[in-house]
Amino acid sequence: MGKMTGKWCTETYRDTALSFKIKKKLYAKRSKFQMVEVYETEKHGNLMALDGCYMVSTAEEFVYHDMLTHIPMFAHPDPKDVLVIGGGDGGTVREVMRHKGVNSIDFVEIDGDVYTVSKKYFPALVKGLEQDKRVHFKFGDGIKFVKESKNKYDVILIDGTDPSDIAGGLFGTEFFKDVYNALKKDGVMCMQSEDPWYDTGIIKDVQTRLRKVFKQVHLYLAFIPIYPSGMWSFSCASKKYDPRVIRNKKSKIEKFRYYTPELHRAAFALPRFVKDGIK
Ligand code: SPD
Repeated sequence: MGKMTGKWCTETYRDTALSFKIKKKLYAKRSKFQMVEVYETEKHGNLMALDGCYMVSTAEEFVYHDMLTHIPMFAHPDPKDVLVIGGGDGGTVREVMRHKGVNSIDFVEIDGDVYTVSKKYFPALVKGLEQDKRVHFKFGDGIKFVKESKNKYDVILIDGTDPSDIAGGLFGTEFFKDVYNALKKDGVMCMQSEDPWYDTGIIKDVQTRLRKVFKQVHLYLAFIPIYPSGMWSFSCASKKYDPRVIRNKKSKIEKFRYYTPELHRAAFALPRFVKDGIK
């Protein structure tokens, strides 16, 4: 067992504390919406926390961004118009950009400071975003933006923070109805939906609310070491297609670091306690 010598950063979440050994704190400033911090860690690269909760690390970001993006993007046969709500670090948009058939990516992040900080400390996440003419930056309220969009998108990705003051609305029935209306008639949506160990109740609520609105609703999992418990869930809902099936034959992407077609199917196979917890 190692001793906790040197400097550490810590996220406390419910009854758990998760610490990483750091070289130094690189950034700490309150934006208009939240406390934004960046640490240089020993083993995980740079690590961003918002209001004390870890969001993204250089070393592990590929897991979250592959899984939030490519499952819905491969479930839809031909995604052309995509909306990303949140995801201010840029990683989700970067992954959508890899699908060459996409014509347009609307990127709506409420906190412009998160993008600015990501540009400085996570350059790989924002690589090419400003040069890609398909990406439309729209800094502002994603909830309002969705309400005003009708029948416009093939895929909507919701890369929010935990359901606190700033992101709580992204987990509600009214928002899900607006997402449904913003999608085209065969559209697919996907959102991060928290952790099955600590937040089964949140996942259950999200799934129940989505089922009231969408024909197809499914949960899948990925393993992300910077979130307490490491087990993370995504909720994918669709007007028509079963998201467990790969339909997109147009996107030829050479190499992912986490996503594979086998994993696409396997990620939906849930442990019994998760199945029971979300019933
Ligand atoms: N508790 C952590 C929730 C993380 C959700 N968003 C991560 C942002 C990565 N783009």
